[in-house]
Amino acid sequence: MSEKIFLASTNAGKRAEFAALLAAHGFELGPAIAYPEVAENAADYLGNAALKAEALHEELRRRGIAAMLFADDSGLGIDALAGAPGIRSARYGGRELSWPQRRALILAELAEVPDASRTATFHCALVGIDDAGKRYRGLGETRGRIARGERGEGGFGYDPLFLPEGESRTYAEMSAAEKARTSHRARALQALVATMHR
Ligand code: ITT
Repeated sequence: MSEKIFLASTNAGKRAEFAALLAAHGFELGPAIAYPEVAENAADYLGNAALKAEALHEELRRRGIAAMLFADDSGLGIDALAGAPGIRSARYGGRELSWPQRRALILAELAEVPDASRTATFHCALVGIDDAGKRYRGLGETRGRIARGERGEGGFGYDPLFLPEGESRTYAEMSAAEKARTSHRARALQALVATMHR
């Protein structure tokens, strides 16, 4: 049986990606465990991932579950918006916006920006804590561009806007396996797993 890894995330899109990414590394995604909400107020992705990881670690201990866990903090930095939405990616424009509204806001803000200047980077910071309390981390980045309009039905969040470098399709137009070939999340997991085997 493969080792179960718990994930400190309530984001269904992330959870679905992790299920497949973890399986490729010989792990299995554990069931969602509710943990007290944390204010994601750290200065960077890694800091926010650590806050979520510690909160779930505490909850697992409280329940007497000894297992490895990961926490993911991620976001999109758009060069023409001085790196926004960045660590505020989940709530850019206000928490009350729907994802189509949030993507429309970004497209409106970039309306006058020519193709060559629509560059952006997806970031992912992962923090892991194993059953013995050892901490791990992994960072991943993917460069790309913001499309002129929404394209595709797959993925989640900003995927319909993001064209990874060298690609003419957005992440939302790709299968999960195709996205995993270049994604910031796959890269961060690869980096974290590499440190587990040292
Ligand atoms: P958790 O904290 O519970 O994991 P969250 O959605 O609040 O859920 P973040 O704080 O990490 O997660 O916010 C990152 C946001 O950036 C997230 O809501 C996504 O919409 C977006 N994002 C991150 N990775 C993405 C990806 O691979 N594709 C599209 N959008 C992504």
